[in-house]
Amino acid sequence: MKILLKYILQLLIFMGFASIAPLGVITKAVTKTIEQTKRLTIAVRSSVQCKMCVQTIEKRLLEEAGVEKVSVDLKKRIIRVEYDPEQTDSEKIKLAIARLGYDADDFPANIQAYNALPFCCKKP
Ligand SMILES: [Cu+2]
Repeated sequence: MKILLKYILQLLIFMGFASIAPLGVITKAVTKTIEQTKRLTIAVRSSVQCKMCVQTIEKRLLEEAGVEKVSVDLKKRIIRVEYDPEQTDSEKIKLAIARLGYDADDFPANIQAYNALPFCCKKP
């Protein structure tokens, strides 16, 4: 019986350590992850016309490497993109928008892609 108690006591002590020790490790890991995933945001003036444009841009831009979040302000015709600067940059993102057939700041829409857009997405 004494041996069993000793064993249980050791187990409890071990569990106490086990629950404290990884917490420090986890905290460090989380801090490191937050530091590593610094994001930047750009706002791009674009030629979005309708909700279909918004859907296309949001869906397709998210397929680009390093693009983390996309939101389109249809009224202001602004595309906000959150990205990982280690994987992409603002120029690549604007080129990706242009390739979809939309103007992106100084980058004009790719003509072929623009011509292939549905009528509602064309500039008035
Ligand atoms: Cu549209």
